[in-house]
Amino acid sequence: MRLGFRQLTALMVMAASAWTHMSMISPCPRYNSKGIDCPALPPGEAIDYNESSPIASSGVALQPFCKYTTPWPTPAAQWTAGQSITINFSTYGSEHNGGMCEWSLSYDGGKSFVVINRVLGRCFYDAQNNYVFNYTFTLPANVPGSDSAIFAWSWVNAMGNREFYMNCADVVIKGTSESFSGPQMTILNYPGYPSVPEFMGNYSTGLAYYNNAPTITVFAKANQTGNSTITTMPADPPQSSPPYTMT
Ligand SMILES: [Cu+2]
Repeated sequence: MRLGFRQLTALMVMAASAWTHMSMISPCPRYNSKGIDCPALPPGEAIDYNESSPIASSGVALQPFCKYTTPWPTPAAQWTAGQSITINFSTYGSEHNGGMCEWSLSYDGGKSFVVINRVLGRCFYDAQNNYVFNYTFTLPANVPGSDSAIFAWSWVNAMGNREFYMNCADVVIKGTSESFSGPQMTILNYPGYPSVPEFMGNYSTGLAYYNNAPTITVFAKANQTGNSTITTMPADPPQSSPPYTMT
């Protein structure tokens, strides 16, 4: 069958919506086509029009952690430790009945990520089942300063193909603390990491991985003497963790 322009356009829209999941849009993740106040692309990189796609799906890695490994040449946001930050998400996406969201920081170029906020269970929904596309929380007062920190959102979806999402925005943080300790970012449904099934209404599916995440300490780059280290094992509750939301 020959397809006219209109049918082709309809097919392309269907194909595009099949790729529509969820994306952070502010701070602008690397190369995101829908991002707000995005920096200029690094040389040789292209705009990501599949910005809401997962980095792993059905046991297959589609993209590396952060989606892209080359940082924005200039920061997507400038924050001060202790300030309130608002994180915005695409409103055109598919929320997959929620799932586990984490927001994390890396001070070593993406080798290790320490969690600064979590919404576990029904991320993207409130208690009344309304959509939530904006999360506001406090950047902990004791996160170190850095000219090249990475702020990451990661998500394990509750419903649908087993996926792992991760968007990264390069940010400047002003702060005087030399180190920060918190849970290590949990990675699930990515090759080489544990998998969790569809939640099927059980919103504590996989919760043990989050509760048992080892505590890691990250260091301000200038003071860094090595890679971020795991300082305590899972049995110890994180000492400097923010309050977490279980929705
Ligand atoms: Cu999806």
